[in-house]
Amino acid sequence: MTTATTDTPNIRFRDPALEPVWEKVQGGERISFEDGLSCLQTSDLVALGQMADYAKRRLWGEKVYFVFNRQINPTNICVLSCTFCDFAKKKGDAGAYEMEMDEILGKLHPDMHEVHIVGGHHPDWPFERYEGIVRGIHEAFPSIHIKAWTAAEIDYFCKRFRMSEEEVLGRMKDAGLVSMPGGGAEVFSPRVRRELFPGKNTAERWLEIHRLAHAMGIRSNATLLYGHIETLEERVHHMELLREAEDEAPGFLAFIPLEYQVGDTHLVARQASAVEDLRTIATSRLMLDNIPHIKAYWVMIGEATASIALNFGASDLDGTIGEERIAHAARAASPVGLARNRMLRLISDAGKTAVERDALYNEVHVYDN
Ligand code: V47
Repeated sequence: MTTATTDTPNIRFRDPALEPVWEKVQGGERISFEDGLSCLQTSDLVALGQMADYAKRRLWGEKVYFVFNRQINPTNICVLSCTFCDFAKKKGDAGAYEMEMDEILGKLHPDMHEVHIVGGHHPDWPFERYEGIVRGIHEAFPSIHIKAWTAAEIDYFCKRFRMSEEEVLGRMKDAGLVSMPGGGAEVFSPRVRRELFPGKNTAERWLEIHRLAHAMGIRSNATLLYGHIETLEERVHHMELLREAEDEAPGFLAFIPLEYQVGDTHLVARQASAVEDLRTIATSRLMLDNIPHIKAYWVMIGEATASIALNFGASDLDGTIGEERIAHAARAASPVGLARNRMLRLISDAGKTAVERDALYNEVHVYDN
Protein backbone atom coordinates (compact mmCIF):
# COMPACT_ATOMS: atom_id res chain seq x y z
CA MET A 1 0.00 0.00 0.00
CA THR A 2 1.19 3.55 -0.67
CA THR A 3 1.71 5.94 2.19
CA ALA A 4 0.44 9.50 1.99
CA THR A 5 1.61 12.05 4.53
CA THR A 6 -1.04 13.55 6.75
CA ASP A 7 -1.57 15.96 9.61
CA THR A 8 -2.27 14.32 12.95
CA PRO A 9 -5.53 15.62 14.46
CA ASN A 10 -5.65 16.72 18.06
CA ILE A 11 -8.51 14.52 19.21
CA ARG A 12 -10.48 15.38 22.36
CA PHE A 13 -11.85 12.07 23.58
CA ARG A 14 -15.16 11.82 25.42
CA ASP A 15 -14.81 8.01 25.58
CA PRO A 16 -11.61 6.97 27.43
CA ALA A 17 -11.82 3.47 25.89
CA LEU A 18 -10.73 5.02 22.58
CA GLU A 19 -7.51 6.57 23.93
CA PRO A 20 -5.42 3.35 23.80
CA VAL A 21 -6.80 2.72 20.31
CA TRP A 22 -5.51 6.11 19.18
CA GLU A 23 -2.08 5.42 20.70
CA LYS A 24 -1.86 2.25 18.61
CA VAL A 25 -3.21 3.83 15.44
CA GLN A 26 -0.68 6.67 15.62
CA GLY A 27 2.13 4.24 16.37
CA GLY A 28 1.17 2.03 13.43
CA GLU A 29 0.39 -0.80 15.85
CA ARG A 30 -2.37 -3.30 15.14
CA ILE A 31 -5.53 -2.85 17.22
CA SER A 32 -6.98 -5.79 19.16
CA PHE A 33 -10.37 -7.51 19.22
CA GLU A 34 -11.25 -5.54 22.39
CA ASP A 35 -10.21 -2.28 20.71
CA GLY A 36 -12.45 -3.10 17.74
CA LEU A 37 -15.31 -3.76 20.11
CA SER A 38 -14.73 -0.44 21.90
CA CYS A 39 -14.95 1.29 18.51
CA LEU A 40 -18.24 -0.41 17.64
CA GLN A 41 -19.69 0.37 21.09
CA THR A 42 -18.60 3.98 21.43
CA SER A 43 -20.91 6.94 21.42
CA ASP A 44 -17.92 9.19 20.73
CA LEU A 45 -18.58 9.17 17.01
CA VAL A 46 -16.53 12.28 16.31
CA ALA A 47 -13.34 10.84 17.82
CA LEU A 48 -13.89 7.50 16.10
CA GLY A 49 -14.33 9.26 12.77
CA GLN A 50 -11.20 11.36 13.29
CA MET A 51 -9.12 8.24 13.99
CA ALA A 52 -10.49 6.39 10.97
CA ASP A 53 -10.06 9.41 8.68
CA TYR A 54 -6.46 9.71 9.87
CA ALA A 55 -5.85 6.01 9.06
CA LYS A 56 -7.47 6.50 5.65
CA ARG A 57 -5.52 9.68 4.88
CA ARG A 58 -2.27 7.97 5.85
CA LEU A 59 -2.95 5.49 3.03
CA TRP A 60 -4.61 7.62 0.37
CA GLY A 61 -4.37 11.27 1.41
CA GLU A 62 -7.53 13.13 0.36
CA LYS A 63 -8.21 10.80 -2.57
CA VAL A 64 -11.48 8.89 -2.83
CA TYR A 65 -11.98 6.34 -5.60
CA PHE A 66 -14.92 5.34 -7.76
CA VAL A 67 -15.36 3.30 -10.92
CA PHE A 68 -17.52 3.71 -14.02
CA ASN A 69 -19.02 0.25 -13.87
CA ARG A 70 -22.10 -1.86 -14.45
CA GLN A 71 -23.58 -4.55 -12.28
CA ILE A 72 -25.01 -7.61 -14.00
CA ASN A 73 -27.07 -10.17 -12.11
CA PRO A 74 -27.54 -12.83 -14.82
CA THR A 75 -30.26 -14.77 -13.00
CA ASN A 76 -32.12 -14.58 -9.72
CA ILE A 77 -33.04 -18.28 -9.77
CA CYS A 78 -31.26 -19.85 -6.82
CA VAL A 79 -31.19 -23.24 -5.12
CA LEU A 80 -30.50 -21.56 -1.76
CA SER A 81 -33.08 -20.06 0.57
CA CYS A 82 -31.07 -17.57 2.65
CA THR A 83 -33.49 -15.89 5.01
CA PHE A 84 -32.03 -12.39 4.52
CA CYS A 85 -32.36 -12.42 0.73
CA ASP A 86 -35.28 -10.93 -1.23
CA PHE A 87 -33.49 -11.32 -4.56
CA ALA A 88 -33.58 -15.12 -4.97
CA LYS A 89 -36.52 -16.84 -6.65
CA LYS A 90 -37.37 -20.42 -7.49
CA LYS A 91 -37.94 -21.50 -11.10
CA GLY A 92 -41.48 -20.65 -12.16
CA ASP A 93 -41.92 -17.99 -9.43
CA ALA A 94 -43.30 -14.63 -10.55
CA GLY A 95 -40.33 -12.37 -11.24
CA ALA A 96 -37.82 -15.21 -11.81
CA TYR A 97 -35.52 -14.35 -14.74
CA GLU A 98 -32.55 -15.60 -16.75
CA MET A 99 -30.56 -13.25 -18.99
CA GLU A 100 -29.35 -14.27 -22.43
CA MET A 101 -25.93 -13.18 -23.65
CA ASP A 102 -27.36 -10.50 -25.99
CA GLU A 103 -29.14 -8.87 -23.09
CA ILE A 104 -25.96 -8.92 -20.97
CA LEU A 105 -23.81 -7.45 -23.75
CA GLY A 106 -26.45 -4.82 -24.43
CA LYS A 107 -25.93 -3.42 -20.91
CA LEU A 108 -22.22 -2.80 -21.43
CA HIS A 109 -20.27 0.00 -23.07
CA PRO A 110 -16.57 0.10 -24.01
CA ASP A 111 -16.02 3.19 -21.80
CA MET A 112 -16.81 1.16 -18.68
CA HIS A 113 -13.88 0.04 -16.55
CA GLU A 114 -15.51 -2.77 -14.61
CA VAL A 115 -18.38 -5.21 -14.86
CA HIS A 116 -19.49 -6.74 -11.56
CA ILE A 117 -21.28 -10.07 -12.01
CA VAL A 118 -23.10 -11.95 -9.27
CA GLY A 119 -26.29 -13.99 -9.40
CA GLY A 120 -28.28 -16.91 -8.10
CA HIS A 121 -27.05 -20.51 -7.88
CA HIS A 122 -29.11 -21.77 -10.83
CA PRO A 123 -30.23 -25.42 -10.58
CA ASP A 124 -29.81 -26.28 -14.30
CA TRP A 125 -27.27 -24.00 -15.93
CA PRO A 126 -24.15 -25.93 -17.01
CA PHE A 127 -20.73 -24.62 -15.99
CA GLU A 128 -20.17 -23.54 -19.59
CA ARG A 129 -22.98 -21.00 -19.32
CA TYR A 130 -21.29 -19.19 -16.42
CA GLU A 131 -17.91 -19.48 -18.12
CA GLY A 132 -19.49 -18.32 -21.41
CA ILE A 133 -20.75 -15.13 -19.76
CA VAL A 134 -17.19 -14.22 -18.74
CA ARG A 135 -15.70 -15.25 -22.11
CA GLY A 136 -18.46 -13.52 -24.12
CA ILE A 137 -17.98 -10.23 -22.28
CA HIS A 138 -14.20 -10.46 -22.50
CA GLU A 139 -14.31 -11.06 -26.25
CA ALA A 140 -16.83 -8.29 -26.93
CA PHE A 141 -15.31 -5.73 -24.53
CA PRO A 142 -11.65 -6.67 -23.92
CA SER A 143 -10.93 -3.41 -22.06
CA ILE A 144 -13.60 -3.91 -19.36
CA HIS A 145 -12.26 -5.64 -16.22
CA ILE A 146 -14.45 -8.57 -15.24
CA LYS A 147 -15.11 -8.94 -11.50
CA ALA A 148 -17.27 -12.02 -11.25
CA TRP A 149 -18.69 -14.73 -9.00
CA THR A 150 -18.57 -14.71 -5.23
CA ALA A 151 -16.85 -17.49 -3.31
CA ALA A 152 -20.36 -18.83 -2.60
CA GLU A 153 -20.84 -19.28 -6.35
CA ILE A 154 -17.36 -20.78 -6.85
CA ASP A 155 -18.14 -23.23 -4.02
CA TYR A 156 -21.45 -24.10 -5.70
CA PHE A 157 -19.74 -24.69 -9.08
CA CYS A 158 -17.22 -27.05 -7.41
CA LYS A 159 -19.95 -29.14 -5.81
CA ARG A 160 -22.44 -29.06 -8.65
CA PHE A 161 -19.96 -29.81 -11.45
CA ARG A 162 -17.55 -31.95 -9.39
CA MET A 163 -14.64 -29.69 -10.19
CA SER A 164 -11.77 -28.59 -7.97
CA GLU A 165 -11.64 -24.95 -6.98
CA GLU A 166 -8.32 -24.67 -8.89
CA GLU A 167 -10.07 -25.86 -12.04
CA VAL A 168 -13.07 -23.56 -11.61
CA LEU A 169 -10.93 -20.50 -10.92
CA GLY A 170 -8.39 -21.47 -13.61
CA ARG A 171 -11.06 -21.77 -16.29
CA MET A 172 -12.70 -18.51 -15.25
CA LYS A 173 -9.33 -16.76 -15.33
CA ASP A 174 -8.62 -18.16 -18.80
CA ALA A 175 -12.04 -16.91 -19.92
CA GLY A 176 -11.18 -13.36 -18.79
CA LEU A 177 -11.98 -13.03 -15.08
CA VAL A 178 -9.71 -10.50 -13.37
CA SER A 179 -11.06 -10.31 -9.84
CA MET A 180 -13.80 -11.60 -7.53
CA PRO A 181 -16.44 -9.63 -5.64
CA GLY A 182 -16.68 -9.98 -1.89
CA GLY A 183 -20.19 -11.34 -1.49
CA GLY A 184 -21.23 -14.56 0.17
CA ALA A 185 -19.12 -13.92 3.27
CA GLU A 186 -22.20 -12.73 5.21
CA VAL A 187 -21.01 -13.07 8.85
CA PHE A 188 -18.26 -15.55 9.75
CA SER A 189 -20.23 -17.02 12.63
CA PRO A 190 -21.48 -20.63 12.77
CA ARG A 191 -24.43 -19.43 14.87
CA VAL A 192 -25.56 -16.86 12.33
CA ARG A 193 -24.94 -19.29 9.46
CA ARG A 194 -27.15 -21.94 11.12
CA GLU A 195 -29.95 -19.43 11.53
CA LEU A 196 -29.79 -17.51 8.25
CA PHE A 197 -27.92 -19.36 5.51
CA PRO A 198 -27.32 -23.01 6.45
CA GLY A 199 -26.97 -24.12 2.80
CA LYS A 200 -24.22 -21.65 1.94
CA ASN A 201 -20.43 -21.99 2.25
CA THR A 202 -18.89 -21.95 5.73
CA ALA A 203 -16.50 -19.20 6.79
CA GLU A 204 -13.55 -21.61 6.39
CA ARG A 205 -14.60 -22.46 2.84
CA TRP A 206 -15.13 -18.80 1.86
CA LEU A 207 -11.70 -17.88 3.20
CA GLU A 208 -10.06 -20.92 1.58
CA ILE A 209 -11.43 -19.96 -1.85
CA HIS A 210 -10.23 -16.35 -1.52
CA ARG A 211 -6.79 -17.48 -0.33
CA LEU A 212 -6.52 -19.77 -3.36
CA ALA A 213 -7.75 -17.04 -5.73
CA HIS A 214 -5.06 -14.70 -4.39
CA ALA A 215 -2.39 -17.38 -4.86
CA MET A 216 -3.59 -17.75 -8.48
CA GLY A 217 -3.25 -13.99 -9.09
CA ILE A 218 -6.97 -13.20 -8.83
CA ARG A 219 -7.54 -10.19 -6.58
CA SER A 220 -10.75 -10.05 -4.55
CA ASN A 221 -12.97 -8.14 -2.15
CA ALA A 222 -14.61 -9.09 1.13
CA THR A 223 -17.99 -8.13 2.58
CA LEU A 224 -19.77 -8.26 5.94
CA LEU A 225 -23.56 -8.33 6.06
CA TYR A 226 -24.47 -6.39 9.24
CA GLY A 227 -27.49 -4.93 10.96
CA HIS A 228 -29.54 -8.11 11.47
CA ILE A 229 -29.12 -10.78 14.18
CA GLU A 230 -25.32 -10.64 14.46
CA THR A 231 -23.65 -9.38 17.63
CA LEU A 232 -20.97 -6.68 17.72
CA GLU A 233 -18.48 -9.36 18.82
CA GLU A 234 -19.33 -11.36 15.68
CA ARG A 235 -18.69 -8.30 13.51
CA VAL A 236 -15.24 -7.78 15.04
CA HIS A 237 -14.43 -11.50 14.82
CA HIS A 238 -15.33 -11.39 11.11
CA MET A 239 -12.88 -8.52 10.60
CA GLU A 240 -10.18 -10.39 12.55
CA LEU A 241 -10.52 -13.46 10.32
CA LEU A 242 -10.21 -11.30 7.21
CA ARG A 243 -7.13 -9.57 8.62
CA GLU A 244 -5.52 -12.97 9.28
CA ALA A 245 -6.41 -14.20 5.77
CA GLU A 246 -4.86 -11.10 4.21
CA ASP A 247 -1.67 -11.65 6.24
CA GLU A 248 -1.47 -15.25 5.05
CA ALA A 249 -2.43 -14.81 1.39
CA PRO A 250 -2.48 -11.14 0.36
CA GLY A 251 -4.85 -10.08 -2.40
CA PHE A 252 -7.87 -8.29 -0.96
CA LEU A 253 -8.53 -4.94 -2.59
CA ALA A 254 -11.47 -3.69 -0.57
CA PHE A 255 -13.75 -4.46 2.36
CA ILE A 256 -17.41 -3.61 1.93
CA PRO A 257 -19.74 -3.51 4.93
CA LEU A 258 -23.21 -4.31 3.51
CA GLU A 259 -26.05 -2.88 5.52
CA TYR A 260 -28.86 -5.42 5.73
CA GLN A 261 -31.93 -4.16 3.81
CA VAL A 262 -35.01 -5.20 5.74
CA GLY A 263 -37.25 -5.55 2.67
CA ASP A 264 -39.74 -8.38 3.04
CA THR A 265 -37.42 -10.66 5.01
CA HIS A 266 -37.79 -8.55 8.19
CA LEU A 267 -35.12 -10.22 10.32
CA VAL A 268 -35.20 -7.06 12.43
CA ALA A 269 -37.80 -4.34 12.81
CA ARG A 270 -35.78 -1.56 11.18
CA GLN A 271 -32.69 -0.91 9.18
CA ALA A 272 -29.37 0.02 10.87
CA SER A 273 -29.04 3.75 11.57
CA ALA A 274 -26.58 6.05 9.83
CA VAL A 275 -24.60 6.17 13.10
CA GLU A 276 -24.33 2.37 13.05
CA ASP A 277 -23.18 2.48 9.41
CA LEU A 278 -20.48 5.05 10.22
CA ARG A 279 -19.29 3.12 13.29
CA THR A 280 -18.98 -0.07 11.24
CA ILE A 281 -17.11 1.65 8.41
CA ALA A 282 -14.74 3.47 10.78
CA THR A 283 -14.07 0.36 12.86
CA SER A 284 -13.30 -1.68 9.76
CA ARG A 285 -10.78 0.96 8.60
CA LEU A 286 -9.03 0.72 11.96
CA MET A 287 -9.17 -3.09 12.27
CA LEU A 288 -8.26 -3.96 8.67
CA ASP A 289 -4.88 -2.29 8.59
CA ASN A 290 -3.74 -4.58 5.77
CA ILE A 291 -6.69 -4.20 3.36
CA PRO A 292 -6.22 -1.20 1.06
CA HIS A 293 -9.76 0.17 0.74
CA ILE A 294 -13.00 0.39 2.70
CA LYS A 295 -16.05 0.98 0.52
CA ALA A 296 -19.00 3.15 1.39
CA TYR A 297 -21.58 1.22 -0.63
CA TRP A 298 -24.06 4.01 -1.42
CA VAL A 299 -26.59 1.50 -2.78
CA MET A 300 -27.26 0.14 0.71
CA ILE A 301 -26.43 3.02 3.07
CA GLY A 302 -27.79 5.76 0.81
CA GLU A 303 -26.00 8.67 -0.84
CA ALA A 304 -25.98 11.04 2.17
CA THR A 305 -24.43 8.53 4.60
CA ALA A 306 -21.98 7.36 1.91
CA SER A 307 -20.77 10.93 1.45
CA ILE A 308 -20.30 11.39 5.22
CA ALA A 309 -18.52 8.00 5.40
CA LEU A 310 -15.76 9.48 3.23
CA ASN A 311 -14.70 11.32 6.40
CA PHE A 312 -15.07 8.14 8.49
CA GLY A 313 -12.42 5.96 6.87
CA ALA A 314 -13.98 5.02 3.54
CA SER A 315 -11.77 5.56 0.49
CA ASP A 316 -14.04 4.15 -2.20
CA LEU A 317 -17.64 4.66 -3.30
CA ASP A 318 -17.87 1.57 -5.56
CA GLY A 319 -19.33 2.77 -8.83
CA THR A 320 -22.01 4.15 -11.03
CA ILE A 321 -23.47 0.58 -11.20
CA GLY A 322 -26.19 1.33 -13.77
CA GLU A 323 -28.58 -1.20 -12.36
CA GLU A 324 -28.69 -3.18 -9.10
CA ARG A 325 -31.13 -5.89 -8.22
CA ILE A 326 -30.11 -7.42 -4.86
CA ALA A 327 -30.62 -4.44 -2.56
CA HIS A 328 -33.46 -3.13 -4.70
CA ALA A 329 -35.31 -6.45 -4.46
CA ALA A 330 -35.27 -5.62 -0.73
CA ARG A 331 -36.61 -2.12 -1.56
CA ALA A 332 -33.40 -0.14 -1.00
CA ALA A 333 -34.30 3.55 -1.15
CA SER A 334 -31.25 4.54 -3.24
CA PRO A 335 -31.50 5.12 -7.00
CA VAL A 336 -30.64 2.10 -9.20
CA GLY A 337 -27.57 3.81 -10.63
CA LEU A 338 -25.67 7.08 -10.31
CA ALA A 339 -24.27 9.22 -13.08
CA ARG A 340 -20.58 10.11 -12.94
CA ASN A 341 -21.31 13.72 -12.01
CA ARG A 342 -23.45 12.61 -9.07
CA MET A 343 -20.53 10.48 -7.77
CA LEU A 344 -18.27 13.50 -8.14
CA ARG A 345 -20.76 15.57 -6.14
CA LEU A 346 -20.83 13.05 -3.26
CA ILE A 347 -17.03 13.19 -3.12
CA SER A 348 -16.73 16.98 -3.37
CA ASP A 349 -19.46 17.41 -0.70
CA ALA A 350 -17.13 15.43 1.58
CA GLY A 351 -14.23 17.76 0.74
CA LYS A 352 -12.24 14.95 -0.88
CA THR A 353 -10.51 14.53 -4.26
CA ALA A 354 -12.32 12.25 -6.70
CA VAL A 355 -10.28 9.66 -8.57
CA GLU A 356 -11.87 7.50 -11.23
CA ARG A 357 -10.28 4.04 -11.17
CA ASP A 358 -10.47 0.66 -12.87
CA ALA A 359 -11.29 -2.62 -11.11
CA LEU A 360 -7.69 -2.97 -9.86
CA TYR A 361 -7.52 0.61 -8.58
CA ASN A 362 -5.32 1.86 -11.41
CA GLU A 363 -6.07 5.58 -11.63
CA VAL A 364 -8.00 6.54 -14.77
CA HIS A 365 -8.63 10.21 -14.02
CA VAL A 366 -7.99 12.55 -11.08
CA TYR A 367 -10.64 15.30 -10.90
CA ASP A 368 -9.76 18.82 -9.82
CA ASN A 369 -12.26 20.06 -7.27
O1 V47 B 1 -23.55 -11.83 -0.68
C1 V47 B 1 -28.38 -10.20 -0.01
C2 V47 B 1 -25.96 -9.40 0.16
C3 V47 B 1 -24.36 -9.67 -1.40
C4 V47 B 1 -29.33 -8.64 1.12
O2 V47 B 1 -17.17 -6.87 -4.04
C5 V47 B 1 -27.98 -8.35 1.03
O3 V47 B 1 -17.19 -4.83 -4.71
C6 V47 B 1 -28.26 -6.45 2.24
O4 V47 B 1 -21.42 -8.87 -2.49
N1 V47 B 1 -29.57 -6.68 2.39
C7 V47 B 1 -24.03 -9.45 -2.85
N2 V47 B 1 -27.44 -7.27 1.57
C8 V47 B 1 -23.52 -8.02 -3.08
C9 V47 B 1 -22.03 -7.94 -2.91
C10 V47 B 1 -21.28 -6.71 -3.26
C11 V47 B 1 -21.91 -5.50 -3.34
C12 V47 B 1 -21.16 -4.39 -3.67
C13 V47 B 1 -19.83 -4.47 -3.96
C14 V47 B 1 -19.21 -5.70 -3.88
C15 V47 B 1 -17.77 -5.82 -4.23
C16 V47 B 1 -19.93 -6.83 -3.52
O5 V47 B 1 -25.55 -8.96 -1.11
C17 V47 B 1 -24.67 -11.06 -0.91
C18 V47 B 1 -25.40 -10.78 0.38
O6 V47 B 1 -24.48 -10.65 1.44
N3 V47 B 1 -27.43 -9.34 0.33
N4 V47 B 1 -29.57 -9.78 0.46
C19 V47 B 1 -30.15 -7.74 1.85
N5 V47 B 1 -31.46 -7.95 2.03
